[in-house]
Amino acid sequence: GSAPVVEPKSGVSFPAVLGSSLTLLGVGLRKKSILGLKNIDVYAFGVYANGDDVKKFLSEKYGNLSAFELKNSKDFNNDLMEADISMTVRLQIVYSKLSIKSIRSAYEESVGSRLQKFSGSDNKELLQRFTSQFKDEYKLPRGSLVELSKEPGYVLKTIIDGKEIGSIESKLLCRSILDLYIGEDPFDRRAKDDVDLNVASLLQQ
Ligand code: DAO
Ligand code: DAO
Repeated sequence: GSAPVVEPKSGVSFPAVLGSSLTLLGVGLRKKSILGLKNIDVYAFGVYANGDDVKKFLSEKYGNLSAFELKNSKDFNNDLMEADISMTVRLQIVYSKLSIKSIRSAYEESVGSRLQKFSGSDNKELLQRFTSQFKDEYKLPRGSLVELSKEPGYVLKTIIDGKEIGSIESKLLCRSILDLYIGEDPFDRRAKDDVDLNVASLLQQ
């Protein structure tokens, strides 16, 4: 459809289409537990992909599988994250006391664990190349919009409130970021399930 989709817990709304070509596939919430004591809602997110790219890269192999078969195919999930498909994860900050320091450390934990998982090494240099984009003067107050945009050729662009702050070419980094949202152990299971279903329906069009 073309109506915006609201992430229910935060009330954050996501446009059905981003730019001219990215289609919304699923929305979810990134939480974080602090000292095991309480869970805070950090940001709401929406996962977008270019539908033509999805068809171009995945139709041949998966075009005649049912949504159920796709959902249960590990290959499909990996191919979705590894193909050169343009995808964007849009984050809207919900937590009102985010500091650059806490973003850096959360990032090192979440993305760092994926870099390790996919490459077998800690990739300190790659991790730092990304976090060095986070200048101390940036602020991410509640309502801020961050876009993590994977562009052709595995270039990851980071955009804050519409302004590009950096871009890094790395297939491993792109894979690791997507894994947070639509991989094996995603931040929000329902978002991942919706993405799988919506990709399946794109492939059946
Ligand atoms: O105040 O200690 C605290 C809790 C902060 C939690 C921060 C989680 C940051 C998650 C990454 C946000 C990326 C935009
Ligand atoms: O939620 O753990 C996570 C990972 C979030 C990755 C996004 C970080 C991008 C934030 C840019 C902030 C620049 C000040």
